[in-house]
Amino acid sequence: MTHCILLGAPVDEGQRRPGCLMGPAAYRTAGLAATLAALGHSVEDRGDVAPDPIGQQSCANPAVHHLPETLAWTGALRRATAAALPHGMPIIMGGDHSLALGTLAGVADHAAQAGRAQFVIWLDAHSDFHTVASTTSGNLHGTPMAYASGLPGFDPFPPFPAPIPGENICMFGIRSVDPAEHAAMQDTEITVNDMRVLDEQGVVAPLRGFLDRVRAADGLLHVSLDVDFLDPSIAPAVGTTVPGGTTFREAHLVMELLHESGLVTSLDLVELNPFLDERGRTARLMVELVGSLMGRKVFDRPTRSF
Ligand code: 6HN
Ligand code: MN
Ligand code: MN
Ligand code: MN
Repeated sequence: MTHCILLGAPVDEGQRRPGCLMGPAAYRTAGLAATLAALGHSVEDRGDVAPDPIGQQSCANPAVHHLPETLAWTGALRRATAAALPHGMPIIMGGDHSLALGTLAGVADHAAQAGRAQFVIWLDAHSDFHTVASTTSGNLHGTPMAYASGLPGFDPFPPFPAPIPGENICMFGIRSVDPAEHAAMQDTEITVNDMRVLDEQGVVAPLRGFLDRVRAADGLLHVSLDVDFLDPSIAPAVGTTVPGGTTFREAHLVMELLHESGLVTSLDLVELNPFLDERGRTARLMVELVGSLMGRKVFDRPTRSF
């Protein structure tokens, strides 16, 4: 059984559609804690993380918005994640994906402390491989994977503690990559399982291969689950919908395999925008997926309407 540490991260500044700040409340309302407890886990809700004081930093890219706010969240979430990891499995309830600038750095701090390698599974329609310098939308939720990879172009962010080697990063569900991201990713060893790969091979073989590597290295495995990993027809409550996402069954299978592996040590739930939801269906689906990740078998689930 796992000690689950819920951390609310009502981060809304990494993109332009207000509403992700309601994410933590929606996960609580949808019964995330009760779902985990029913599976036999202990649950500690540490409430919402408060951002650090907001400074006056700026950068050379005029498109970037809410830079000081994002730096303030990054510092606070880095510390909250690193502080939780020795005691259990942090589950960060976002909040837009810019929160991963902080959570990935916090995992890196803990990994250095524990002398273990850091691995990441990125479940997303997007690669989020822009830098502060390269982003054209200016939305910093599109940057955390490049930050964690140690790319230049992140002034005035603190350098990422121990950049994650590309071999330790695996992306699933990818179907929207901007030209600058594409160019930057050419120079990396990141495994990109885009939708074409999932269509041809399914999720099992690509995921098992990566999990075997995590196990062999006794690594820490951080999972970052963006709502838009899922097809918008089943998960409409996200600002950046991209058609052709994973199905209900594919997503559950990913979660079940992750559970079976016993390797996951921290989890981000990001980009839920409850203001765009339909009677809570996306929030409930995300909670269901966490249930599968934490040990519930689909076979045991009561019938649901979504
Ligand atoms: N996400 N590549 C686009 C941009 O604006 O940079 C989309 C980013 C989406 C961010 O998935 O969290
Ligand atoms: Mn959320
Ligand atoms: Mn994302
Ligand atoms: Mn996305």
